[in-house]
Amino acid sequence: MSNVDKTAVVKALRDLGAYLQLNGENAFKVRAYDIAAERIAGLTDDLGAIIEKKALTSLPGIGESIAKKIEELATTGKMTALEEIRAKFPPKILELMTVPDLGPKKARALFEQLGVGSIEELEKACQEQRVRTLKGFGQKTEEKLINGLQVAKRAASTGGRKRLGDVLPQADALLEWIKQAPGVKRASLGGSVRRQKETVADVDIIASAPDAQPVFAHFHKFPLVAELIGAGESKSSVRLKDTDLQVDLRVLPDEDFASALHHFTGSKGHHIKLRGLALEKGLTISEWGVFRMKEGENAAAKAGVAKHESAEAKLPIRDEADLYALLGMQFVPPELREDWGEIEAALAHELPEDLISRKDIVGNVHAHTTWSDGINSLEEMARAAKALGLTYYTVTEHSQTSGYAGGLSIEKLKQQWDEIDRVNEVVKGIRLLKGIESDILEDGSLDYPDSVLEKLDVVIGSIHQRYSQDEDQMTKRVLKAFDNPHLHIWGHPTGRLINKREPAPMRMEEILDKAAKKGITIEVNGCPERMDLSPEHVRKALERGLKLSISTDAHSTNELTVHLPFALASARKGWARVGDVVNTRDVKGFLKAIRRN
Ligand code: DGT
Ligand code: CA
Ligand code: ZN
Repeated sequence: MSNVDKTAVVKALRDLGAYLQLNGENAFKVRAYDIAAERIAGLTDDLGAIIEKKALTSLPGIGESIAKKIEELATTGKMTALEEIRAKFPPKILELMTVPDLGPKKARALFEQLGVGSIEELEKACQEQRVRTLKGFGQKTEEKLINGLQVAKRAASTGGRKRLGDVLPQADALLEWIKQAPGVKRASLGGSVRRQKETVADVDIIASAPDAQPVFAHFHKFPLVAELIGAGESKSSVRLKDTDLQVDLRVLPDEDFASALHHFTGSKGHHIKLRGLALEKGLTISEWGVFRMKEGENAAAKAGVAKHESAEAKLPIRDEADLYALLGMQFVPPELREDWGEIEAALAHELPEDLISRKDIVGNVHAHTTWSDGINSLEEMARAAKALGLTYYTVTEHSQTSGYAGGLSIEKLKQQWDEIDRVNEVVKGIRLLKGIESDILEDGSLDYPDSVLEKLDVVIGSIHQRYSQDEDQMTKRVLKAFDNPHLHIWGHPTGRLINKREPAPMRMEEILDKAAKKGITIEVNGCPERMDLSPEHVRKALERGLKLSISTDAHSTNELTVHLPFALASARKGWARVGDVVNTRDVKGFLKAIRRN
């Protein structure tokens, strides 16, 4: 069985989990579906082959009943259990759960008692002040929901800008598919996806081949294509299933590949500046290539009437580095092409040559196991991290206040130290460091007494509950936390969830100033829903000389791999260099780097 659509299976399992939650099923049962979805998402082997061998149940976390459902979907295109439960609710009910502060319990109450089954209906009910009349809701909740609705609507209306993390798996799969098309010599992602922006409007792919049409024919056969939007001589666009993602593919002769790739990588701002520079050197740059202007044309071009059709004036551009070299500049990595000063720096040859990248990361920071809300055991996580070539791993479960996430009591935390010692004995070649992700409580204190915190190698401090604090309260809360001498790393600093929850209100510059004074390390969290810090804040942190930790916040062995690129994307877009990142150092260097002044 080939071409089983992994994304569809994952989505069906997640949806089923969400509906079960709405239906009030117990958390254990619901979680089984989330775990199964996570397992399938993380599969490196072909799902079709596994199903064919009837080997689904040999995957950890997938039992008989879930395996049957997956098989049914793969063979018939339907999952009866999902269809049945879906039919019990209004078609748009899951949409409600994209509203911040609106979990399944509340969604269910809204549906059962007010007949609210979509964002639109919720808005109406709030406006008519019907929501506040429900038991357990009240005026404050209603006001919160109104705010949340704005967030959810903005997310949906940003032209449906999608999270990079949701898009990248399909984009990568499609790129691989295109590379297999007849005649394709080179192919690459372009646009905002290549620049690793946290949200993207669509996917751009650029390929080279002598003849575009056979490549398009192959493109249209990609199993996830839902609809053909348009096909021309050098460009074709499709819409994909499940994510509704639009993909534009451009196919050109190989000699035009590099300049087209450069053009369709953008950003527009980067290009506008680059074109101005080029004109001063008597060159024009466009999607068709780089041209040297003839005498007389130069003046016309500067006046905005460039003509560059003459083939003899076209300059050979083999790759993007050629293009930047022609302009007397350093090569600008795609992530930096946002007109944030990179052009000036590249002209002055002051662009960092040692931007942080995957190969520099030697330790995993911030992860969860079955001790709190992760899905793999500590030993499994240790072995997986080791297999990735990492030499240390911080054991940082949730703390006691985060009871909903399996946070550890002091007693449990101490029991875990024995398990850490045991795993350190049996898994050689990687060192587990004792740590915690401690809640920063409402008043800015940490979640354990000093006598416990001082025994730990690594203390990450994170805010998980906002208690409706305003900017001033939130700022003071974080500043206060930095006074705790045991805090090393500030975890997922702004608490945002992309397209879902706004950053917590706080005076970031004041906070970063204090972090610099106190020697706090700032986390760049790679969970794709978070990507927290943002590149803008990374730069602000680096301007203050702060150190960064590139964290995965992994809750499974799969996420150890999957989350890392998103933390790296934020860090690179914020111009972080190898020396700025604490987990590029060996374990001794890491512990020294996070130590407080
Ligand atoms: P997105 O799709 O909104 O997430 O962002 P991009 O940057 O991928 O934008 P997109 O897909 O509209 O276009 C891809 C690239 O093509 C863009 O980054 C630069 C280039 N491009 C598109 N339209 C123009 C234009 O009108 N002028 C210039 N200079 N470049 C353009
Ligand atoms: Ca794009
Ligand atoms: Zn956290």
